[in-house]
Amino acid sequence: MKIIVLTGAGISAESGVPTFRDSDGLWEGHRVEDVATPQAYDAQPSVVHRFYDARRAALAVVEPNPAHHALARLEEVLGDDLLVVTQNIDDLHERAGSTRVLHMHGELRSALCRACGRRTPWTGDLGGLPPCPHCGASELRPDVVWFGEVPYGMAEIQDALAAADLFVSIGTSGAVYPAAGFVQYAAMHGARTLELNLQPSEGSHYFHEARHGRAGELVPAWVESLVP
Ligand code: BV8
Repeated sequence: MKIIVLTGAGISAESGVPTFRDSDGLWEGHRVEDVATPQAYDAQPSVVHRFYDARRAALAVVEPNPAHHALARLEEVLGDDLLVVTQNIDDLHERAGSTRVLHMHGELRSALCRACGRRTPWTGDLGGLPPCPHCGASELRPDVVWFGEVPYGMAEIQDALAAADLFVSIGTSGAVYPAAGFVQYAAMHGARTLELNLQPSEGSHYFHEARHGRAGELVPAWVESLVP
């Protein structure tokens, strides 16, 4: 059975990574357009760097939770028949042991050079405008996909959605496209669709089945039901 899992901030909430839209969400105090658009970066690079440098540093004090570990276990059994597409820019899926992870919105622990276009693994701050290790230009930006930018891996994602037998969405509000449209695309190609979320998402009505609760409980139980 070919399975594609889409994850959002909700799967990392129990690890202590703030979500976007919940009360104390990430956007609180920051207008999205002030920190997550290329225009914001051109206008106020230091504000944008402070926002992402703080989130990158915070990765050092969080750990994967049972939902991340359950998906890593599922990959051990399904291998290439499982793909995790995440909107998250944290590295908790990989730290739990998942290897088949596609970060469609980029990664905090990566820097993108605007001069040579190369991506470099990065754990420290970028606010100090360090030189690009490849071309030496001080043009390193956070390697995240901002609003108005094209997500990573769209061709691979569309192929995987079209070939999927089961599409599962975990911990996402379904508020941002193109990710919010994946459920309809997968269903259109014959996949069964399941939502695992704390509360109904904006696209909940598109799913064949929805289970509401905390990912840390729902995901291990779902994986247990698939691979006892
Ligand atoms: C693009 C990286 C062209 C940065 C992010 C169609 C209609 C309308 C608008 C558009 C459209 N198409 C495009 C747009 C514009 C825009 C968009 O969607 N705007 C919205 C606001 C309407 N989209 C874009 O600009 C995208 N680019 O379209 O390019 C294109 C498209 C296709 C092909 C070629 C070209 C780029 C969007 C990417 C922006 N970058 N993040 C950063 O992280 O700082 S988006 C960011 O917000 C996240 O990555 C995520 O994608 C999104 C939503 O967040 P969630 O992860 O869902 O988190 P949220 O807090 O919202 O929800 C958490 C959920 O978890 C809640 O439901 C909650 O109940 C639940 N939860 C909480 N705790 C738990 C839990 N569930 C379980 N257990 C718990 N414990």
